[in-house]
Amino acid sequence: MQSFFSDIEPIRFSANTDNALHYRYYDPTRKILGKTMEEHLRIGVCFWHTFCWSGSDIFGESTFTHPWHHTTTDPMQQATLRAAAAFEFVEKLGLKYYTFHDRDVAPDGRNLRETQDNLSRIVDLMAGHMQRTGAKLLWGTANLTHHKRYMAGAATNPNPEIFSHAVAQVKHCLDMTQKLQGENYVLWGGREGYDTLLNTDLSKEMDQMGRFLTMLVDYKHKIGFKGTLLIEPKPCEPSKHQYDFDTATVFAFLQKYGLEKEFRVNIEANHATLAGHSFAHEVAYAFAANVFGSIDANQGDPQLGWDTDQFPTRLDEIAQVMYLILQHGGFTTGGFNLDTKLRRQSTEISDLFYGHISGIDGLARGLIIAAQILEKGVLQKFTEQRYQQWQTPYGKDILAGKMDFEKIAAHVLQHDKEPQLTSGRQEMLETMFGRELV
Ligand code: XLS
Ligand code: CA
Ligand code: CA
Repeated sequence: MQSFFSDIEPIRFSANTDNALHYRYYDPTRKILGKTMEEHLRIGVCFWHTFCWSGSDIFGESTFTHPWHHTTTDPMQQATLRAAAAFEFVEKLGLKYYTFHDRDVAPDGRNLRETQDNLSRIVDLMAGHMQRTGAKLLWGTANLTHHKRYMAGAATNPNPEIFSHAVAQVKHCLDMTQKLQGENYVLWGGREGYDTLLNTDLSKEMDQMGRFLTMLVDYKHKIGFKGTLLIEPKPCEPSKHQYDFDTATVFAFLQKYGLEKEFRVNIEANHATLAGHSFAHEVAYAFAANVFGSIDANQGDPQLGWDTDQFPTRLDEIAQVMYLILQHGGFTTGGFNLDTKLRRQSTEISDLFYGHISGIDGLARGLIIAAQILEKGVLQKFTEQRYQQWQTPYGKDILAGKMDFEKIAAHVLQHDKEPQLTSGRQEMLETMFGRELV
């Protein structure tokens, strides 16, 4: 079989290394809090940005000349080479997982039947690669944004025939994800939103999306798909306003349509910041609402206000997220997907390795730091202590519904004293957290 990365040795862990083609922190077999790093992190490589993106942007043409695209012009032949490259890459990185969109792995045909046939054929090849390399599918998803038929949305389109096209596409993509034993299935609605309210019936579009997702759930149960359904929030881009704005919005939407037990969220770091939140906020909210599922670990650039999908390297951010994940017992079916892309000046194949190694080491380092913080227990003890008064019989009675406004007001008036203020100790806690980052 053709090799695309023969110049690069399999990436291995080497403590204190200065070689940027080694992992300095990611040691898959190292045990942390009873599990290996590999089991904690469940890292995946994405097809889309890694193997499909050509380096073009809205101002300029392609800058990459990847061999899987440039040795043939036949789209199915390219798809075959791309799949071989992807699995070789995952294996070289020593990872277990990958993720894909239907259109990343197989091209559109002249009609739906041919499109589905293209995908089925490449999925058979992928199944062979998976068997050979031991790679697993973290999630599959349908691309409902690229084709012009979806310019006004897929499930939220004013035309029911386009809605139906999206149903057929997602049905087939879920079938293929099941065939590849995907552990999750993702829905990201980049065009499920609007560009202007002047032509949009927002309430109707939400009902359409509610119906679409309800039918998807029915189908999932009918075929016995074992994975988790995930919705990936993003506030905008490509639409001006996307209905899956952030985790809280998605949760409210799911509750409105009675779907909150059927879906979880796939939180992307870059989308969290686009929504005006921190990455950690989205993760904390998802745990609080019991919808935490998986993570796309790509970070944004604070000075560029769009989705730059960079490798996760900001340690304080990763460590805080990792701390939340550890506190809640870790991933179940989710993992850290690197939905990341190179800068368009990073034109060499080796750059794909440098990028992934930096992100994987970033996640590993975040895990090491978070485990240390958790083991020391300072933050946890402080936070528990901060809510201690809710453990008194009086506090418990309020939360158990044994009190009402009149009783509580009478309780205050009985003593009529100003409650004592307690320091939140933010600066001290930031010191304790920051000390672990070095
Ligand atoms: C785009 C999204 C996309 C989803 C899957 O911004 O990140 O890649 O992860 O469709
Ligand atoms: Ca993503
Ligand atoms: Ca993104």
